[in-house]
Amino acid sequence: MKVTTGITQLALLVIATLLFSGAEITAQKSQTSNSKTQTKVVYSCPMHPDVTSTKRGKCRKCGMDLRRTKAEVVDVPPETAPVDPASDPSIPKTESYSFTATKIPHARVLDQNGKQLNFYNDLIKGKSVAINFVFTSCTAICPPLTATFRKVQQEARTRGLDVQLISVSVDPTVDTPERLQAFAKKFNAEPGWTFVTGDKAEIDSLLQALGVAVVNKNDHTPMVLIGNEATDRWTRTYGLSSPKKIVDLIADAASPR
Ligand SMILES: [Cu+2]
Repeated sequence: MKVTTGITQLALLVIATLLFSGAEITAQKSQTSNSKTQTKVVYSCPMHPDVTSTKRGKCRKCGMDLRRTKAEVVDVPPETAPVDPASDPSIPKTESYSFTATKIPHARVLDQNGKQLNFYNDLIKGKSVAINFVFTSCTAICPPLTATFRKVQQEARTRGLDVQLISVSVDPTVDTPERLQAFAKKFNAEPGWTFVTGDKAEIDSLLQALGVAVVNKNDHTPMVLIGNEATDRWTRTYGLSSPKKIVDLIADAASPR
């Protein structure tokens, strides 16, 4: 009997210790949140590592979903709320982009008519281009991105500016030429606007070369890559910028430095 009582007491002691240490951890936690040093989770943009936030959200430069990168210990006064990037007017939405046409591969792709093209020779060489990245089953940003491109096409024509618009599918296994053609029709795309799909490996390497590789198609960038092969001037801007602004950037890229 005595041995049994001893074991029971030991068990109770262990339970009590566990409970107590649990309470202690809780106390430490609440203390930490009042002090100036705290551990915070950092989210950052896969395309713009300099864009970080303590909260989930979108990149202020390109709109991509921020991803959890690390927890770091930082000095944060407890009452200070993080600055909302959207309200910071000093952050430009357009950036000159150190990019060169020689990075663009001669990828074998298909257009919305099922015609095989050499991405560089047929769509880039000697042209002003604006390239966006979409997939036809996207219900989020692709419809407004595509509607913006439609307006860019109209605005460019009004201004007599020759531009090749390119929409590259980030979902090439689903986006067959037929699907792209239906998508193009839906948005009244006119000649001079090519929708690109193809072999997944080929498209993946193309996306990689253009600096917009995605693991998950839903994370694709709302960025538009604008440039001119002859001047080799390149810019990236937010794909939902005003059509007028996008056309201005296309014109800038085409003008000699
Ligand atoms: Cu999308």
